[in-house]
Amino acid sequence: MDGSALPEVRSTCPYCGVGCGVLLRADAAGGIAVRGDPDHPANFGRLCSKGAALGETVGLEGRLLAPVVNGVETGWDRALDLVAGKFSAAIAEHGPDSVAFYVSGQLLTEDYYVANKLMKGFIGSANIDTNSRLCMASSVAGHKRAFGSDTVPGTYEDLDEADLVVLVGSNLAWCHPVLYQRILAARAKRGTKLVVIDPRRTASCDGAELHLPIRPGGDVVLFNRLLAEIEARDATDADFLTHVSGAEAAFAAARMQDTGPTGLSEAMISAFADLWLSHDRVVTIYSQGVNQSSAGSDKVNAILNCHLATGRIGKPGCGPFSVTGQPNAMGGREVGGLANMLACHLDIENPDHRMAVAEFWSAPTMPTQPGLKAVDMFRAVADGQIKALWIIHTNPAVTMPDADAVRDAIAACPFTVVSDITAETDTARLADVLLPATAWGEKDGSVTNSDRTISRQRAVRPMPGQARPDWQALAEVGQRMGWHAAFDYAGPAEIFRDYAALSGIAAGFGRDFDISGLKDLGEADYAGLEPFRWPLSASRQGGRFFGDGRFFHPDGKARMLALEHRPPVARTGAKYPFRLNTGRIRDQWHTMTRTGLSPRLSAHLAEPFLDIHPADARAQGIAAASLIRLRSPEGSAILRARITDEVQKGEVFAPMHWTGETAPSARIDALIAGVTDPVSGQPESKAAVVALAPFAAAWYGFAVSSGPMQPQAEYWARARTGTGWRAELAGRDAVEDWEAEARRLFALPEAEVQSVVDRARGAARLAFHSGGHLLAALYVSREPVPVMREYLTTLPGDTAGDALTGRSAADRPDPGPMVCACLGVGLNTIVGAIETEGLMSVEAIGAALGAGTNCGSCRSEIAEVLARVRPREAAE
Ligand SMILES: Nc1nc2c(c(=O)[nH]1)N[C@H]1C(S)=C(S)[C@@H](COP(=O)(O)OP(=O)(O)OC[C@H]3O[C@@H](n4cnc5c(=O)[nH]c(N)nc54)[C@H](O)[C@@H]3O)O[C@H]1N2
Ligand SMILES: Nc1nc2c(c(=O)[nH]1)N[C@H]1C(S)=C(S)[C@@H](COP(=O)(O)OP(=O)(O)OC[C@H]3O[C@@H](n4cnc5c(=O)[nH]c(N)nc54)[C@H](O)[C@@H]3O)O[C@H]1N2
Ligand code: SF4
Ligand SMILES: [Mo]
Repeated sequence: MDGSALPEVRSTCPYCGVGCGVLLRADAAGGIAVRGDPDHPANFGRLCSKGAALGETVGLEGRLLAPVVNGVETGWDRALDLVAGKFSAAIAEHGPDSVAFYVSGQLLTEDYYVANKLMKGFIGSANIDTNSRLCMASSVAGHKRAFGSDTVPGTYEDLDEADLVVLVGSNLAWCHPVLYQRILAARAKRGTKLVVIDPRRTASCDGAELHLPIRPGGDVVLFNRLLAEIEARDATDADFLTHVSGAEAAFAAARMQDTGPTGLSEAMISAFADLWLSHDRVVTIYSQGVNQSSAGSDKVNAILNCHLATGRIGKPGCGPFSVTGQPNAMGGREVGGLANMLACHLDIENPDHRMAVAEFWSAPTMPTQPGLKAVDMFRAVADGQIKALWIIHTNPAVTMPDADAVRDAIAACPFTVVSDITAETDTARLADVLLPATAWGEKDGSVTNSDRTISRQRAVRPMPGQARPDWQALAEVGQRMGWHAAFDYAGPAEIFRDYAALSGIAAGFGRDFDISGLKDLGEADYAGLEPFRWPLSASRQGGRFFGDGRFFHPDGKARMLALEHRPPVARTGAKYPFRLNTGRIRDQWHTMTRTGLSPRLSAHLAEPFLDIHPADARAQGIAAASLIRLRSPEGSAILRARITDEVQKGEVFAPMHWTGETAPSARIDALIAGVTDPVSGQPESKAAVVALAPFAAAWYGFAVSSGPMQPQAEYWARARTGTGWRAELAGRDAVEDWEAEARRLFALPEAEVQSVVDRARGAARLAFHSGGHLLAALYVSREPVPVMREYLTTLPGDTAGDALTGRSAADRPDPGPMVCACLGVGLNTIVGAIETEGLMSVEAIGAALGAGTNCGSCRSEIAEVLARVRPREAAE
């Protein structure tokens, strides 16, 4: 069949909350060709490296394709009967609060709606929480305190129309790349200025006027100080303040502010205040550096205070803007995925709201109190209070704080169900029952992005094996628990209609979330639903909120809050002298179950790392590329040292992505304490305390192979390559027989081997061949292994006569670490072009090599390379 004959289908990228539209074309071989949708209002055709590589991540490798009960594959009926039976039995014996769902901001709205309905309306407990607790909860709490509702006031168009964009705790260039490019485009057009407030110098600082390397946790102080300047310089909006209560107390608290905890100089703070006050059109974008803090809600309100005081909200080009992380983080908030909310922004504690929802659902029972928030939920699992747990579309054994304790709690839970698409994840390994979900590209539903735009995700491929949509598994269990009519949904369109109708009832209570205009949407209309921004009702469509001064508190006013500085809960000291910050890298998505399948995406940063300042590395005796052992009060890790002044002295940074499957000693959440914000319950994922020491490796290894490896070393990290796999290894115990060790690692007991072993120098090189083709190679030395890694990853499957040298032949230069993942351009290629062709600008490099011309998120890295490497002629 000619694949190109199939029509393109409009859908939405399943990664970040930008919510880019994509056009998909399935091919006969099971692949999907992906391009940006030029008509989608979030991206107008642009995609970042992750979106562009979606086609590489939709194969069936590693997929869970049948239900599994106690390690044995089975059919759906048996699995669902068991799940329904165990949940019913726990409820009968121990009450509704003895069961829990832990779900995800990556669920589709329709999945989420059914999960929430089942738990809150029928089981009668509010013990459903979501990984958005680790992500958006502080923004939700801040919005509710200030606005009386969890409402994002602005739209993406505000980024095009702003004169100043402030990024607070947001590495937008890597985490919301298409929005970052949108800001850079506006900057080129109208000179938009950019300020970044982040303890690290990130890729987002590249185009910035000002980078404030704030001390972790100093944000409330900084924005209090800004508020004081607003008052002192008479920049308040007196008219708008008639719509705001609490202003006096907020100003009074701000006036008292000592800026010491920011770690910033007076000059820097004044420069920031000058910029903020000399531009009316200011958008303040904030993300996890704000939310993931024990003072997260206060940080949010400190930002909102400044926008309310100046009336810079709900108008073109200005406003506070909490960008959402996951593709449906916003949808989950709307649909009631959090343990402290009902559907459609209704409140669990409000008896009228509860009654209305109960009546709409014909629900037998409704909880009257909020349920357990994520951190408390897993504590209740550990304490034995939770007898049955269902985890859907998230990997908490890796991503929850105190991850070792969470892992042990799940393992000890009497009955755990995990719905996933991946057969082997750290969490799936702990399940009693595994349910195979349909993946992106195979399922239908809707998602809401950061600016309230609801878009459809659409299926372009058949459901593989026994995989089923998540909503269906939930509805089936609801039916088997005895609530037949309530969960008798024919498909996502029917669920969506239900949800839209309920939102109309919520609007009757004066709530913001109203999509009742779609309550009679037919199947065909749902199928063809175009992206739209809510609200969508008979009286209103889209637009901004709050420009008119009308808020959702009972008095119709917004609230400013009097705020005080609270530092991170864990204190550094003699025992744990370093502050550990954590976050994301450009080309991986969370626990890498999907992006980790793409060789291109895995090539940018193929190994977990710890960024440490040169002065600290020197003082701790840590050499470049050596390994570091980290200890916190909760756990320990081993990570590769990256010595860089992008982090401040006393602070270190590690990525969150590696798991028991990819680098077991780099599960960073094992080091994070389960400390939370008192209002939002969001954990402090970015401010652990740690001690560091060199990891005394007796040997280091690097391996490539065409087949999967089974590393057992004390340290290992593996990644996909175009030809198979690569791995970094290290251990403290000397290895006697490297050939035997390598044969075990590669599972190649018989293959032909060539080897060079130098016992005296602790070095070994082994290459395994079959029929003249390289199967695998291992390079060992006492120091971090000096071989050409990117070149070697191209060799498995090749004749590779020179594999033993570890170096490339002159006619096949080593491309070096991947810089541009979209076009596959490596560092050495870029350096070579700068040196030999005399390229002087990012544009010139783009023209010559293509690097940086697709999604643009590597342009800051290219600029850095340019700054370091001068063209050969200029250097001479
Ligand atoms: N490539 C990629 N993109 C993603 C994701 C991914 O996994 N990979 N995940 C998505 C999701 S779910 C989310 S939530 C978003 C997250 O997007 P971001 O929040 O932008 O990403 P992070 O790297 O978690 O953290 C942002 C920054 O907060 C800084 N920070 C730490 N402590 C403080 C502090 O006290 N104050 C301030 N001002 N800053 C601080 C960190 O140094 C870091 O650079 O990304 C989304 N996009
Ligand atoms: N230290 C530290 N920890 C953090 C953070 C941090 O910045 N620092 N960030 C936090 C944040 S903001 C977030 S959002 C979380 C994210 O953390 P998680 O949500 O735990 O991470 P993911 O890897 O996205 O997990 C998604 C799982 O769903 C599976 N899956 C994929 N598609 C489907 C599907 O269609 N259906 C089902 N049922 N399953 C599917 C994937 O295989 C994977 O196992 O991590 C949090 N943890
Ligand atoms: S910015 Fe990238 S990851 Fe986010 S939605 Fe767009 S293409 Fe997907
Ligand atoms: Mo997130």
